[in-house]
Amino acid sequence: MGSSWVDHGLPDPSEAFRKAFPGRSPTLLSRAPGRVNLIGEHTDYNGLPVFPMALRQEIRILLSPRDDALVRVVNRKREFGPREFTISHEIPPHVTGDWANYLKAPCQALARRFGDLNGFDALVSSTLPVASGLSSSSALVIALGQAVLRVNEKTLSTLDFAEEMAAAERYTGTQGGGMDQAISAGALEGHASRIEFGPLEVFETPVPEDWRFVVAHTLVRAEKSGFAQDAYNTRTKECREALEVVAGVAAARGLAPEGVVSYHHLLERVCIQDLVDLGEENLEGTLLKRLRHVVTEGSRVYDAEHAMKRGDRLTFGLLMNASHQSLREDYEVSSPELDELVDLALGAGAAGARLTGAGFGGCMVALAGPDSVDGVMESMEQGFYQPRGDVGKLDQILFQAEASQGATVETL
Ligand code: NG1
Repeated sequence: MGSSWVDHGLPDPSEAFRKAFPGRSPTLLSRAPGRVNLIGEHTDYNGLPVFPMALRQEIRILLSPRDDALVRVVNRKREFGPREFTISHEIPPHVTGDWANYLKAPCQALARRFGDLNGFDALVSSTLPVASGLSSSSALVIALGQAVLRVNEKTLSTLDFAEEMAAAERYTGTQGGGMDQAISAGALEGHASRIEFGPLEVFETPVPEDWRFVVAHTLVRAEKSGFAQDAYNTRTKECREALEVVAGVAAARGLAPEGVVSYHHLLERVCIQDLVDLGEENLEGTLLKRLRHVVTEGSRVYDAEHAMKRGDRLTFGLLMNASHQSLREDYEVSSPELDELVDLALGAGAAGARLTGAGFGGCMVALAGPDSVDGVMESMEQGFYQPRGDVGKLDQILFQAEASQGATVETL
């Protein structure tokens, strides 16, 4: 175990654990990866597919089980202070945005599901940049939830666990979909996954060996505790409003039954173009834009999955570009920094580039081939990071994504 911590540039944390919890030693290691979403953005909470892969960067939690219900957690990142609470089916939340809520969320959900649970002492480390659209929050929820299960000798299937954790994370105030939890819990190494919702299903595709996904951080944190959470939740509401209008019209015209409550079900009855047409006839302004993004983005996921299966990098790249354009113009979640990174990547020969995750800052992902990847990385370094001065460790904000395995928990 020691060597893999060193691989991530972290000193062996067992000592830190003993320092944080004198007299106690860790007996379990729970790890859960972040993810980069390749295409299918802001579709999950609309019941439409996404296409992410898990990253090598991850959350790691060292644990020592307790024989009472107390949970004590120390984070190696100083900005996240120590937190302590008791597991129960009604855990009072900290203020919105406090990182403790990502610890309490899985504990409360699993207590509701399984009854009385024991707690633990835990030390959290991370190799994931925070608030970057790479899902550090869900990785924390998955790593902690999985730890709760192991400490209490409870089991859930991967998909059941992922769904439970997606619902649990809403405790933090974000009305999120289920993408991040599903990929973090269940990813297959070397693969990207199309994830479907309602019911949750996962379909893997091997990532072609000569495809390189470059991830670059805007240096702007997309905090789900403030503006980004409001902007995100507003969009979930707008999507529901747009759906109600077009579903109503579709029902009135006999195209779909009354009371359709998801884009997924509406698209089983009405084809994409007809749905966009219905939107254009019956919606205007923001609601029309939101509907157009969601519906077209869902279909891009299937096209992109097929392109990956064929090894067709060119088509995959064009779909990424179309996704970014739609996210920028119709969904209005891009930012000047994201657009700048996308332009730099394309200018350096990337097949495609787009914002990844919720947007409002965070990261960009670009697709390159073996011949162009170095040029793409260099263009980011010289065109984006060098002019901004001291940006810290470059390999933490600019890296090639490696499709990695989902969460695991091991006995030390
Ligand atoms: P990020 O970017 O990791 O905050 C969020 C949601 C996803 C999905 C994407 C947009 C959470 C935990 N995650 O991800 O479910 O909707 O935005 O595609 O809310």
